[in-house]
Amino acid sequence: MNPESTGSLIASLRQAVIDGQAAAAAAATTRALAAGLPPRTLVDEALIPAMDEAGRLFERGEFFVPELLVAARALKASQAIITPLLAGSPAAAAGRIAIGTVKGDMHDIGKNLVVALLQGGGFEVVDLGADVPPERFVAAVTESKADILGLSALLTTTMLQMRSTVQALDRAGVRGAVKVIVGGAPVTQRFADEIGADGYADNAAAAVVLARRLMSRPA
Ligand code: B1M
Repeated sequence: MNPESTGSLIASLRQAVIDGQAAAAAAATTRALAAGLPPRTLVDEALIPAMDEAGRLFERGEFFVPELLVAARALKASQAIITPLLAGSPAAAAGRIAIGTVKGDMHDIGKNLVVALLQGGGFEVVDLGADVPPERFVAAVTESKADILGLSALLTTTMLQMRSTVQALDRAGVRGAVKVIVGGAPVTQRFADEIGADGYADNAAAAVVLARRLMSRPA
C-alpha cells in the first residue's frame, strides 16, 4: 500500500474544487476522511483556499461565472459529505438561530459553513437559504421565535440589505426580541456597528463563539 500524504490529499481536494470536478472532489474528500484527516482541516485547508483561488482567477479574468459555478458545485459535493460530520446532536439546544443570505445575493457557501458549525456547536438552526428579503427574515423571527438572526452577504451591493433587514425588524416591532449577527467577506465590525447589529464574525468558527456569547447575555 502506498498511502497518500496529508499534503497531497488536501492538494487533490483543493485542485478538484478549482477544476470544478464534483465527482473527483467527493472522492478526494472520502479518501482524506478515510485517512483520518479531520473534517475542519479539509474545510480550512482545502475548500476555503480553493474558493479563494477561484476568486483570484475570476479577478484576473481567467475564470468567468460558469467556472465559479462549477467550482461551487464541486465544493458542495465535498461539503455534502463533510457537513454531517461537523454537525453534532446535542441533548439541549444552545439556542435557536434563523439565518440566511440577504436579498439579491446567491452566495451561500460561507453561510452553509456557518450553519454547519452552529449546528455542531449545539444550536437549532432555521436555514432560510439565499436571496432572502427583509420581510422573510422578519416572518422567520416571529414564527420561529429565534434568539438570534444571522445575516450573510458577499457583495458590497447586497450588504446594504442588512441595514434594510434591521430596519424591517424595527418597523415590525421585533428588533428587541432578537439579536442580529452579520458576516460575509465585505462586512466589517464597523459596518455592523453602523447598522445597529449586535455582533459581527469574520468566519464560521467566530460566529459560533459570538452566538454563544450573545446567548449568555439576556436580551
Ligand atoms: Co461571486 N463574487 N459573484 N459567485 N464569488 C465574489 C464574492 C467576489 C469577491 C469575486 C471577485 O470579484 N473576486 C465578487 C464580489 C465583489 C464585491 O461585491 N466586492 C463576486 C461577484 C462580483 C459575483 C457576481 C456579481 C459575478 C457576476 O455575475 N458578474 C455574481 C453575483 C450573483 C449574486 O449573488 N447575485 C456572483 C456569482 C457567484 C457564483 C453564483 C458563481 C458563486 C456562488 C455560488 C454559491 O455560493 N452557491 C460565486 C463565488 C463562488 C464567489 C467566490 C469566488 C467565492 C465565495 C465563497 O464561497 N467563498 C467569491 C470570491 C471570494 O470570496 N474569494 C466571489 C468561500 C466561503 C467559505 O467564504 O463566503 O466569505 P465566505 O464565508 C466565510 C466568511 O465570510 C464568514 O464565514 C464563512 C466561513 O468562514 N461568513 C459569515 C459568511 N457569512 C457569514 C455570516 C455570519 C458570520 C460569518 O454571521 C451570520
